[in-house]
Amino acid sequence: MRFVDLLLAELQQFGCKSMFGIPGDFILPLLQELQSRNQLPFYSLNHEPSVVYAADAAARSAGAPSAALLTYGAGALNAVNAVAQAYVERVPLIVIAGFPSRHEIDRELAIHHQAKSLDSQRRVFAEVTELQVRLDDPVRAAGQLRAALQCCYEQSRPVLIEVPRDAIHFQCLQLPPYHTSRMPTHEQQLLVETIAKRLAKAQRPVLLAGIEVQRFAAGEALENLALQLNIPLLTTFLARAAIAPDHPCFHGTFIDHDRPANSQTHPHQLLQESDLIIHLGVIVNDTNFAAYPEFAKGEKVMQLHQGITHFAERRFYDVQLADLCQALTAEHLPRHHSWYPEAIGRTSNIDPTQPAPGWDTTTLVELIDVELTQQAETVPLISDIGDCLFASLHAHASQLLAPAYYASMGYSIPAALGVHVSTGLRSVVLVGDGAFLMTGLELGRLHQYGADPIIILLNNGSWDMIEAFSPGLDCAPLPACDLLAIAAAQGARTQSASCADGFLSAFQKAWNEPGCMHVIEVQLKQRRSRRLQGFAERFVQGSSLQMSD
Ligand code: TPP
Repeated sequence: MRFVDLLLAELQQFGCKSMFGIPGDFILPLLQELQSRNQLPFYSLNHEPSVVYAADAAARSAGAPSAALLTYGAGALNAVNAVAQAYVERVPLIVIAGFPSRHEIDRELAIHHQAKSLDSQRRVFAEVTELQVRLDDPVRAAGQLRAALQCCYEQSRPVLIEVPRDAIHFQCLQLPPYHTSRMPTHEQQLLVETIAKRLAKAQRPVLLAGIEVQRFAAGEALENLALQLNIPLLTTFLARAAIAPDHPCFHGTFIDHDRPANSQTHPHQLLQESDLIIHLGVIVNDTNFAAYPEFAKGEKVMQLHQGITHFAERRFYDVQLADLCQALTAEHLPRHHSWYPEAIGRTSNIDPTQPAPGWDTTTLVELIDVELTQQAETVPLISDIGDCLFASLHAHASQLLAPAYYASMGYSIPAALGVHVSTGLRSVVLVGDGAFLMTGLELGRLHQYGADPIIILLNNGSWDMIEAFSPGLDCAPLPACDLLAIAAAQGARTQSASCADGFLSAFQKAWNEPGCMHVIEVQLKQRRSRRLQGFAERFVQGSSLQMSD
């Protein structure tokens, strides 16, 4: 079969339903072929980081791979940071990058867009992708393509597929259908028994869900397990939408000492008092653990992972977290006594019948939360990096997209396109003025493709998170700029608000006008959330302790 048909068939098999990109001469022949087949919608953005953020968001929200099509060198290398984020946050992203044809290479001329060498693109991507393949041999191309897509899907990590300009002429082998490899039953049973023994000795176990639970669709199986064993369930900061916010065992996100609205207990306190913390697919990173290394590893911590789990001096392969939770539930292990106060369900500090309380980012998110919980439909919440990321902890969205670990600014606006494309849902975006200045020029693309998010632009006139970490820096204030004019010029309906009541009516007005994009600018100078303040203090303290160790 022709290369383009193989590519389309393989992308479809692994669940990829959209492609985002920016053209360049090395990929034009492939783009032409894709366009002529008209099977996979292609969405253009203005800047390569945005291409990857949009594809990343499409993959996160669909729970399936999404593709970014970039030209050789100048295009692909421009996307590296965004791919790095997808790598560490376990996003199945397929990067298809252009490459020169054999004929061009044989001319022995330096090639435009080439960095230090022809292989620089691949070498750079080796640091941010799980596998890199170059499809320059018609005989091997099909197998290499399958290997890359299988790796992307099974590891939930980005891969690089270099497609030479002339690959469109390849005739390739058709491949047999893909089947997931499952853990042998006896191996899984051994793991279940080992975990069960450890659980039986514990008086106060806690389940801590990490991002792999979300990426590998193990949330429901874990919720059932927690319910059956009567064990409290927490999430890490990155995985906070992995568990249903009103699940009776859910006690919130472990990030700081704040008590979440749905619990009488602090997540931190539960972990402190626990004698067995079971990590499920947790990335042991500084965001969660810098200030609490005792919850990351050691005697009372058991780490379980999708794929390979090292446990009780053994290595278990092909672990599927969902299957493992189901198998543990099926064991009908004894229920644990309730050693912690019950979760009290979803509550809010906001009483909709009363005038809105004070005005800061926390109140703003709580007001949005009250509005969104009244909607029958899921409303994805997308947060950028800045104070909004911490304030967004006060929302209980069942779909939440936020790169809370790698934390690259500029994610949210292109991500709204990815979410629109993959779910068709209307989203709410939280973005600071600094992050808006990075990717706000993609609003025109959202408009072009009919996305209708409500974008809350938190304008505090500065890089306030920087200010929180390092007060008094001269570079933190941002230049005065009419951000709403920039938004309006790209097709957004705009409003501004400088108090809670004003915001609420602006939000309701926007909500009642679906089908077009809205930007509400809120003035929040010196209204930083308590959580960002606390996090910055503890993070700086945790890092300086490590430095002096
Ligand atoms: N560059 C990238 C791509 N990502 C980053 N996280 C940073 C730099 C470091 N950084 C983290 S937050 C921040 C910066 C520069 C400022 C965010 O400013 P803004 O979007 O206005 O939000 P605010 O902090 O004011 O709430």
